Amino acid sequence: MYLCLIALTFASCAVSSLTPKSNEVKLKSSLGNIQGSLMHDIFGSLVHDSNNIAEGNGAYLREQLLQQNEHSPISFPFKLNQFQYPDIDDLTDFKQPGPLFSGIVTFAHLPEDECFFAREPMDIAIVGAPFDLGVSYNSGARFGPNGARQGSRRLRGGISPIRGNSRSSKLRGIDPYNSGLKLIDCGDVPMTPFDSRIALNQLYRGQHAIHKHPSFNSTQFNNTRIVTLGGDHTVTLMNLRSAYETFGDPGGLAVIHFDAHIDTWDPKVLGGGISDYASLNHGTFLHFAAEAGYVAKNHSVHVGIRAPFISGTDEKHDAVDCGFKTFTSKDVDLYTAKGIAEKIKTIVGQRKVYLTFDLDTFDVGYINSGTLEAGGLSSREILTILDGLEGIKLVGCDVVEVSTAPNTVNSASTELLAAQVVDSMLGLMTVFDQPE
Ligand SMILES: [Mn+2]
Repeated sequence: MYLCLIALTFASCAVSSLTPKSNEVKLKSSLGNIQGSLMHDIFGSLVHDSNNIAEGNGAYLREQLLQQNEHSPISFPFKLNQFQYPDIDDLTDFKQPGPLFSGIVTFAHLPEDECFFAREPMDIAIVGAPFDLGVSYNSGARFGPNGARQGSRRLRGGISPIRGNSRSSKLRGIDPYNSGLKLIDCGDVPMTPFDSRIALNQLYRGQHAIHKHPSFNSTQFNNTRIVTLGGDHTVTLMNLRSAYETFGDPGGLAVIHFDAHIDTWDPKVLGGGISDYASLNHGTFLHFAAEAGYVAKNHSVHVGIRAPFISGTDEKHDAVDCGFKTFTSKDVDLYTAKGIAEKIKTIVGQRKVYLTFDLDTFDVGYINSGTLEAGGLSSREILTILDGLEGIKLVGCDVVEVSTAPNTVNSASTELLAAQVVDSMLGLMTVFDQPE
């Protein structure tokens, strides 16, 4: 009975609010006569086709509504909230920065430009390397570049309360997107998915084309530096090659390699047993990079290692032939994240640095990647280590093995963490290259 009373009361209200009043202005719309309805009281002319309103504009309509002195008890409060919408052809608010989830997706909403053909000056270029033909286990990193861009939508400048590891850190005051350096998203290198030899050569030429751009406002470099969005880890060989040819010292670049795997595996064992063509892949590229002289031996370092070795000679080959020091994932417990960063800085010294970050450095619980391993680092540990590298001379970076194929588990966090690593890289690239 009580419910019936409520229902009746509401029905009478609804009828009352739908019933036109004799003194009301006659308004017509494509939706019919809706003036006086609760929806109209709340949204006003939003639900009208203003071209069909016989008299007046939004302000006139509002005035008329406020002048009504017979209100239904439900709709009355909303009548006071009526406001005038912009003219249908007025799009001035579209020119202002939109919501972070709107717009065509570039990394951190950076401007995009034609980088492979034009020679416009710029300081830091973002470029994608959509490639996963070198993967030994779980493919999908060809979707990584745009995954990282999707994950970067909430990055658009501003000071972060956790950038830098102390309040006195110079990094704490850095906004890499508004530092005076010119950052551009160059889109992706068009890498064929059918032949890794052609694809990697395309990447090399794409990197070379971007590196040839003069810098715009840099205090340290004459050429554009690149942050590459991968792509499986094979792409780093081409990124590193072009960075070495552009910025390198005769002894090679100090390479800081975040990874669960050493990636200097013997090519004869990993892939090379099948064909020479197969010997270059995401587990052997650092062997080839060291062999080519791109890697500064004994001044390069792995961070986050935990995958088992394949053969008994791997550890010696990695340390002696390829020249890498190693910090395992458990070394982070032993030395702390800040302590690891200090040790890395001692190893690379004043040399120019290339930083390559395999997403599998993160623990398996956070991400999807080419070859997942248990016992990885937390996102906070990684951000602390990266920021602890403040002051290194970073000439190039990449984030790789960002496996965000359709329907991938952990896709959203994989995208977000890849973007966050790039954000940290941009902080490091910016902090020692501050235009006045
Ligand atoms: Mn790797």
